[in-house]
Amino acid sequence: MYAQLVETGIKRLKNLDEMAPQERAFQEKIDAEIKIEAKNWMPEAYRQTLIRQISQHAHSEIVGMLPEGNWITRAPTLKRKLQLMAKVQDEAGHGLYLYSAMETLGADRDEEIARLHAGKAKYSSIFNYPTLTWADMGVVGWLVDGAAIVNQVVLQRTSYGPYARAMVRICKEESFHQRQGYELLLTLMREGNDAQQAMVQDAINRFWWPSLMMFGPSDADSPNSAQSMAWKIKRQSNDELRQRFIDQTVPQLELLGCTAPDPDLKWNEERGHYDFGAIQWEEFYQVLKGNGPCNRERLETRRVAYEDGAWVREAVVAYARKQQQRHTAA
Ligand code: FAQ
Repeated sequence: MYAQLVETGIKRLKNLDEMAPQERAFQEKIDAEIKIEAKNWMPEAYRQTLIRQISQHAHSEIVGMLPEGNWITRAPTLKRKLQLMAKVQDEAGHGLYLYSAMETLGADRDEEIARLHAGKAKYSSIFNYPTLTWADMGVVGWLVDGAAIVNQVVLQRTSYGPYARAMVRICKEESFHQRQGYELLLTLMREGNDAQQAMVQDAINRFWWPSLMMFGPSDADSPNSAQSMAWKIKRQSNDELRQRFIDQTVPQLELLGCTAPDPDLKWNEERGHYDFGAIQWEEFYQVLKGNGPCNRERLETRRVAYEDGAWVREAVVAYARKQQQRHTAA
């Protein structure tokens, strides 16, 4: 796949013998599956690519709390409320580990958050869609966390040590989220009335295609893939991961007794994979440009939350200063 990506000419990569000695030693380490750590030499472009990807990932976790946070007060039972609160809190934790991993590369957390609030940083397209019904909580857990896991399991083997290690814990938690989402949907489908079952199908219809878009543009249109795969930041391509997600999700869809909003979704015996219909990339790029159904609302909510939390940050800094003064005086 890597050779194929390079052949597409998206980005020409250097051969080892074209590299300066330091860069060559770095690439040889990557080729030998040795992790790069924060204090190791790395090409500036490798550092910048990681800062870009990890900060986008962290922002996604934080903005990703909003669609589900929307339903905490309306969860139908105490058990469901507790599950949802724990899940949203886990996503906050993921954002924090990821910002910390990003800081090991010399990036400044406040600056990156300011870029997010200014609308200059990306976060996952999926979080710009609204959560309209309770069934959306099941579908977000099942499809959105499901897609996130397929992408992140591979990132446990990413070449940058702090990012790879953060992924291990994140994957364990996401896996739990995916199961609770699926169990919620099974309950609605098996024990629910007609209206509740229709609500599940409607949620799947709305989230199916946006979940497939989470993996990013197709390989031929992914400007960062060839270099990121050469550096083993990415271990599998966007299209490979999307296909894996579809292959593992369709049997779960069938078990629910639901369908996907894709008439072309069909098992292909020869390929050993499901075929699927064309993704509407124009919609994806519109969401990336800030024109999705909830982009403005999501950023505004984050800005207000950040401003409202200013007193907490000030209190923490004041307390730390006081402790330091006491320590110095003693
Ligand atoms: N949304 O050349 P590529 C979660 C951008 S976590 C928005 O293929 P790359 C947990 C991309 O940044 C979900 N933008 O880029 C949760 C690039 O723009 P740039 C987040 C997207 O980086 C669950 C441009 O398009 N997961 O869900 C998207 O090699 C439930 C060209 O694309 C991660 O971030 C998109 N979907 O591959 C939380 C995983 N796709 O920066 C709460 C880590 C692409 O050049 C509730 N990230 N773009 O201007 C990755 O694996 C990669 O960054 C990809 C994109 C695969 C997302």
